[in-house]
Amino acid sequence: MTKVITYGTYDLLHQGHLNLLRRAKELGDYLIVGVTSDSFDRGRGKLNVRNNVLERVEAVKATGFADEVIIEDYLGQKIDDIQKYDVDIFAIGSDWEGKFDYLNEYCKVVYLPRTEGISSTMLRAESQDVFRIGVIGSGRIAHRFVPETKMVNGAEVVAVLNPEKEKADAFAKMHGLEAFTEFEEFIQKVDAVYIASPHLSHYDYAKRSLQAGKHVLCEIPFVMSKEQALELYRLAEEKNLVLMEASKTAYCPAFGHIVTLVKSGIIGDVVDVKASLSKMVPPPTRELDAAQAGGAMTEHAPLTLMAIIKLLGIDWKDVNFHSRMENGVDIYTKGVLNYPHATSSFTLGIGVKTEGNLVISGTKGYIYVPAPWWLTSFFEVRYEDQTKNKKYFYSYDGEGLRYEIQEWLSMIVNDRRSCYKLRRRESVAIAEIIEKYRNKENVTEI
Ligand code: C2G
Repeated sequence: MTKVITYGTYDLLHQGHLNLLRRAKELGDYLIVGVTSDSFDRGRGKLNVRNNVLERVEAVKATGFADEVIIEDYLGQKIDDIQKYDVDIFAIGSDWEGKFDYLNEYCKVVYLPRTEGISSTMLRAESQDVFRIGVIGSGRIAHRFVPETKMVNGAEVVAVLNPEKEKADAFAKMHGLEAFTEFEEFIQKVDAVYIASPHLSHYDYAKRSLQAGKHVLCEIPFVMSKEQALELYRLAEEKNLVLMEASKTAYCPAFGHIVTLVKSGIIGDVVDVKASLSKMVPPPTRELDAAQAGGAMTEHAPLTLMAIIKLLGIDWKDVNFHSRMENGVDIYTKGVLNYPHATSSFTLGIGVKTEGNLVISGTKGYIYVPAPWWLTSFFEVRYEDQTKNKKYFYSYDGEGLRYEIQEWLSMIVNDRRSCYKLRRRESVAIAEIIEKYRNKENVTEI
């Protein structure tokens, strides 16, 4: 019996896939089809897959060509599978010509003709309009955002708004966009808006964009009060629009896995979360300007509070802060946020250096995420018995903004208002704690 194996994503299964599977089957007597898992595809940069793994497996089964369907979940699995299933022929489309020659050591490699004129990418593009994104603000993060959108299907940044003409023009020139200085003109040219303007302008821009019927992705700190956050989410709901806080770590694969591991109980009950984040900033810069809501708390609390709230929830009971101030801004803040059955703390610096780790302690063990934990690519689960320790590695691609952009677009396309990676109520809770700090509630200067 000749055994054949082939692999693919098989998203929006089409005639090209059918031809490939038929030809692969014709090469032998028994066809094994490896369907990529969602996380494997994300890991190899395929961020736009529409059907989830179960739907894709069902679609492959329904073709009737596969005698067996398996899941491909890791790099190097092809070699394992070929040996495990005693495969004679590895077949793949000619778009991969030469790429799998290394498998010749284990079995025969056949490149089958690819069907021209059809692809999942084309189908995805046809089934969805390209969202014209406008960027408000033209600072550092906005510069990083534009190239990241190129990694996400269906997203295209077309315009930038900055009331200062030279800045808008320079940004537009650099990224090939249209420049605007007036909000009313800008907003008509776009379907969705990414707000990366100075902190204190977020609320106003978000409100005006939603009122104009545009979806919004807003940089952190989202807004400065609970009321503002609630009002904006209500407005988005009313207008049937997606409003999302751009808390990039919340959407990255490794951080998501930490949350699910903790919820599944691998470290027992969580009793303490410690998150630290510091970035030293030399003056003059808006981070050190009180008039622009600078300070360690507004800069870094959104990500650290996101982590704590994702792990311990929104039902905290009290919070207090200790700050070192300089020229009216906190260059260092330590906060303690207590829960009925757990405690947490965050240390944030823009003029004081902290270690930048995240440590989650539970009744069975702890998770250690080394600095910079907010760009999570590695973490370790540790126990009293060190032989049980386990290390986890992930890729954190590019600037990491592609994950939040993908989620934002997916919410828009699939008509979802809320995302489990960062719930609206969690975003509101973050705004509330920042508001308490700015109102000087339980703040001690040191
Ligand atoms: N294919 C084809 N003609 C098309 C489109 C795809 O023959 N018009 C083939 C591909 O060459 C591949 C299979 O269909 O052999 C599945 O294609 P995809 O779903 O795009 O998966 P791919 O990313 O090619 O998976 O481990 C995964 C594999 O290495 C490749």
